[in-house]
Amino acid sequence: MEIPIALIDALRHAKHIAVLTGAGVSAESGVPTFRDAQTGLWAKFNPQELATREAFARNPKMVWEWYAYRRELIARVEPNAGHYALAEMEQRAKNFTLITQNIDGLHERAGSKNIIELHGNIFRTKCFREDTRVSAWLATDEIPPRCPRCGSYMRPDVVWFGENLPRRALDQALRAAETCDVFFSIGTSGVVEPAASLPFNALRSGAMVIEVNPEETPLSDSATFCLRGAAGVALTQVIKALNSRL
Ligand code: BV8
Repeated sequence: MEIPIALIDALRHAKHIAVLTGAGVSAESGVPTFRDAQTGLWAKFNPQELATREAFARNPKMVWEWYAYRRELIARVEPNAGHYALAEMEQRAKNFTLITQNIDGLHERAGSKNIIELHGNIFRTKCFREDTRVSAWLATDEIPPRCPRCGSYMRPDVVWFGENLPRRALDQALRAAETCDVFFSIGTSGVVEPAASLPFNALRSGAMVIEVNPEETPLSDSATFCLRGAAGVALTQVIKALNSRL
């Protein structure tokens, strides 16, 4: 894949690089994206219906088991070349902000440091009623387990549809999009708000915006560059081109 020289030069001179990732960056690790038909047991459910407070209130056991199934799947996979390329890009950058919609923790496992988890983390758990994190609880065979403090059901510490994003995370992500020189939008269909607006905020603030995605998205026509391919391939090529233009 050809990486434009102007892109590499912008990266080399950038004071602040910001990156937004979506499920596509974990696809090469074997984690199904939202747009893929849900595999196996969950093929008949729509994530937008399952990832909501209403679904949990209606059927806490089913929603808890959906997340337990995804946790087990994610715990068995490894970060891929795309995750590692982003960790390397951060090492080389003066200032680097990684904003992720993903809840799989793979960026951290690949060595990325300055990570903003817009939608939480599937490996963290919180009390459904108190909305505060719970790090340990007595193992029981009740599903979902109950909060050791108040006895309410526990839930994954992720942002469901219809729920506000963590205020601090969203503010930091907005600030990064508005102050960076280069903004990557990688592996996201650009449908879910407010994350989907971040690349447009960056464009409006004068940043170079690069889309990395094998398919077109609502951002494609506005992006400065589109790298039409898999994140693992494209980002590895970007790092290679950076190294060759030392
Ligand atoms: C909010 C965590 C304020 C949970 C997620 C009506 C009522 C209520 C809300 C709304 C409404 N209408 C609109 C909204 C706002 C709503 C929204 O945006 N809805 C959409 C569907 C229109 N947003 C919200 O509710 C947010 N909160 O707005 O609060 C509010 C409050 C009340 C009322 C109104 C507003 C909260 C959104 C967060 C939801 N939680 N995840 C969980 O994971 O279970 S979202 C989840 O889906 C992901 O985190 C991610 O954000 C999204 C999936 O998108 P992608 O990551 O882009 O993945 P996708 O599969 O779509 O695409 C993959 C892409 O990768 C593709 O383009 C593909 O081509 C590409 N790809 C594939 N392989 C590769 C690749 N790319 C590169 N390399 C590859 N190898």
